[in-house]
Amino acid sequence: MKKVITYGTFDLFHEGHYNLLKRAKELGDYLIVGVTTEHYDLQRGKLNVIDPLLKRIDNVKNSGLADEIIIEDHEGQKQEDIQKMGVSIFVEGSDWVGIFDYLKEYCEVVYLERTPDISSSILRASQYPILQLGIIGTGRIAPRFLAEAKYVSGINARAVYNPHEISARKFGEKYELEYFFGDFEEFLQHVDVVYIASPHQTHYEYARRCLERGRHVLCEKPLTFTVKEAEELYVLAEAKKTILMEGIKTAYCPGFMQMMNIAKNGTIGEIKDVEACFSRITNPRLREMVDEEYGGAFLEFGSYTLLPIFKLLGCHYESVEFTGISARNGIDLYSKIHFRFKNALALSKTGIGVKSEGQLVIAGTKGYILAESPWWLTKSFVVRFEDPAKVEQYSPKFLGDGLRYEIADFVSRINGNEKNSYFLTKEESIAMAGVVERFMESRKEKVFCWGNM
Ligand code: C2G
Repeated sequence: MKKVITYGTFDLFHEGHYNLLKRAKELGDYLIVGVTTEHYDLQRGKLNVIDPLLKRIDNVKNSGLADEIIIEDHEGQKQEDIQKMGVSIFVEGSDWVGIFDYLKEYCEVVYLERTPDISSSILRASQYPILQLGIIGTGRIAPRFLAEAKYVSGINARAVYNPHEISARKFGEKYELEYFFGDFEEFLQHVDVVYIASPHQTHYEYARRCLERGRHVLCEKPLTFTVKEAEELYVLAEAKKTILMEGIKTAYCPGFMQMMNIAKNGTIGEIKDVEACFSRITNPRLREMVDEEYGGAFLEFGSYTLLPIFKLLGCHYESVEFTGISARNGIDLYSKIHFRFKNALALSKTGIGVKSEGQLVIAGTKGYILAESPWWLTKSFVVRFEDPAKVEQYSPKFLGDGLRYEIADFVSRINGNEKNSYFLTKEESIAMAGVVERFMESRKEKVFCWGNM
């Protein structure tokens, strides 16, 4: 008897799951289906799973395709099951190609093409429909977003838009999306929620058009280049009862929030200074180096460095001063932004042509927090005091490249869970647009110190 095994969460059971089980069964005589526990899903970084385990098992059972259902609850179990149960073929959808090749030592490994057009729950109507996601833009971040979106339950990447249809087609085919479009209206008709990953200067216009048509929007940073535009978008989102979120991924990472909470709970006394730095030596041919108008270090990384400053000191600074070192084409290779708040100071440093220590230091009257690079992913930080022997060390959980947390929050807010909106507030997002606006003015007028490098 040829035994086939496959595993999954099978949340909001849909056509994709059904088709996979059906084809898996056809490969052999006996199909074993492993259903993941909530605990294991959390551990492997799958977020936002909605149906409880028993319901997910029931749905697999009701498909009538499984000869045996088992529970998957730990890393390494697949090897155990395959050997213990004498399995000949391991099956998984094509979104996992390559990942399970290590099982070839034990049995045949088959990746079946995933079903792109999933929508309703085929066994029973679900309270939460699967959100159909469209991506605007096909640049560097879009594939990373897609890779992370598969760890978030309840959302299905369905379509991609690029005004150059050929780019949309290439992207859509490569990442197995159901649709690709060069026509914006057509694109919107096929999606409920949109991720905007296009060039900076196009964010506002795309976000406005999506919100006007009642689509939920997750927009890459910077959201807009002026306060007026940012305010307008948030007002529009409210009027249309849609969710608008700025995609500054750090804000949604669990460790970052923990660090902010510790900074604010008095452990280090009153916060007097926040210094945040993000630098990456960048290939001279890349957009951020060559785009004279919208390139440069601050527009690339400034949202990250401003985030802890506004989170900890509030959005109302008394003064802001920009200094920087620009390249011949005018973009900033290195930027320093000094803020003065009523009772505190802050400094944002960003670089694409200058490398510095990428750290975040939050200085207080009793001690300080140090988060080393890459603090924007917040995998670890320490709290230190005058007494060098007294050190508190934190290593929060962080999975994948972090985008899954913002995607999970986006989905959960669309599903009516507004309690998380403190991760990045509207006020913080608008205040960031304010700094971007003043930064652009200062760069244009060269009113501050802009030295050529
Ligand atoms: N699937 C599919 N088409 C879709 C969605 C999912 O063919 N549109 C497939 C997946 O590739 C997977 C199975 O259906 O093989 C179950 O998918 P999920 O419930 O999302 O579970 P997943 O996170 O893929 O589980 O140990 C767990 C497994 O390794 C992966």
